[in-house]
Amino acid sequence: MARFETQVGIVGAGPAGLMLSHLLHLRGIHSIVLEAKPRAYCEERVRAGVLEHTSVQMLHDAGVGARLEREGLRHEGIELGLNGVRHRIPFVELTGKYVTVYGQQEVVKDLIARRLADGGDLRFECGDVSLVGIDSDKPRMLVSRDGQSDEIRCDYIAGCDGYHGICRDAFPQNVLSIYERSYPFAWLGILAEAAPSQEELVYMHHPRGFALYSMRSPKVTRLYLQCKPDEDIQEWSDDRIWTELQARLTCVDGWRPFEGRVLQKSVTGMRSFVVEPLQFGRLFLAGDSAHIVPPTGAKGMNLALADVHHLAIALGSDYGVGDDRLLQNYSQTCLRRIWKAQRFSWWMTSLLHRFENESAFDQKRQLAELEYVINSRAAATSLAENYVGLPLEGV
Ligand code: RFL
Ligand code: PHB
Repeated sequence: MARFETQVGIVGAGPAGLMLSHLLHLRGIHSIVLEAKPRAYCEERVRAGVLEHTSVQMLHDAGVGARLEREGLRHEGIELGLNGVRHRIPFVELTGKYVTVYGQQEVVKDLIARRLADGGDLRFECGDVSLVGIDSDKPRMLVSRDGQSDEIRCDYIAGCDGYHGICRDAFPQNVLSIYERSYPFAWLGILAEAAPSQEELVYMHHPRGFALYSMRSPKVTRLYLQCKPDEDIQEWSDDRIWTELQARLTCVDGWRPFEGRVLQKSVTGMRSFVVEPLQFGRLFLAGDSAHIVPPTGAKGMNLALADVHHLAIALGSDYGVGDDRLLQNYSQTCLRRIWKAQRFSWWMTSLLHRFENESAFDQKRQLAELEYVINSRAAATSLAENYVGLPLEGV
């Protein structure tokens, strides 16, 4: 058995684990990151695309925002589509802030490159990880691969291993409260080699189901269709996908997305999920390991970054001046923001999707709410303020 020692053991090299490792490095704190998948897989996994202004600021302040600044697409608003007409929600006018479209896998690439350039210890394809002694003062990560096992002794462990990871299950039974809601639909998403046909995202309400028009670059669009939760992607030829996208997204003024080669397609379930608390002993959860939001509000990656921002500050204060109060308050601090993002993501989802078997009353109420958001400056401001991102402190 090989033995290693680090200050903070991190499970998972997604946005949360990588950013935490980088933020700790900036504070002179050593970490080891264990990742189950190969580096290329992490760098190519197509997921989120919208960064709140707070996330952009965080990446910039941490010195990993140079490519984001060059290649990220600044979006000063979004459009809500109703009855084939697009209505703009002007973020900058309403809040003074904007969001940036930059693929999650680009954030991951930038962070991996920076960690490796700084001599960071990232262990891809690490093998099976288990945690021991999280309530002792020297918790350990055990890693086994090909009959070999390593032991990594840590001061603290950060569970940044996503929704399907192992860290949440390392909490003793009865410590965690789980809050969740599932939705009776999923998203079928494609990445297409097609230039965007307009600059801003379109969230389209449609009797056939919700559709979202988004993008990644001047040559690549990202589009989503509301579909059944158990939708079989094999039944969706590229032609069928484009026909459905055009049916839902084409507007009365003739606007529609450009078509192109489909580069990638997948179905993603929709769920709201939070565990409380985020800490037990010396194990801290961050990102999707602790909470999942439906993607309608574009909050998942941003919440993951906000969690590790707080965790890095708290660990910095503990190591720097021996004050562990921020660490003890970590869960409470993060949960305030997490619940606001949960509320917003649930609300955007309820506002825009078609709910099978919904009463006629609820359908009318949904349309009235959408019209209200489109026509009321106060309601539009509330959407905009949440979409661009609530402040990191004092939400
Ligand atoms: P991740 O990215 O899932 O990373 C976890 C990492 O842990 C590894 N892992 C393990 N490693 C070692 N041992 C184990 N036992 C392990 N188990 C797991 C995994 O391989 C992985 O590398 O979690 P993290 O870092 O918390 O980041 C969260 C975000 O990835 C997620 O919230 C977003 O992608 C959600 N999301 C969106 N978020 C936004 O902020 N804006 C968006 O526009 C947005 N759109 C989306 C989304 C997610 C989507 N899908 C596919 C779920 C759109 C979609 C379609
Ligand atoms: C994306 O571009 O992938 C995207 C944009 C906005 C969302 C969700 C996903 O709400």
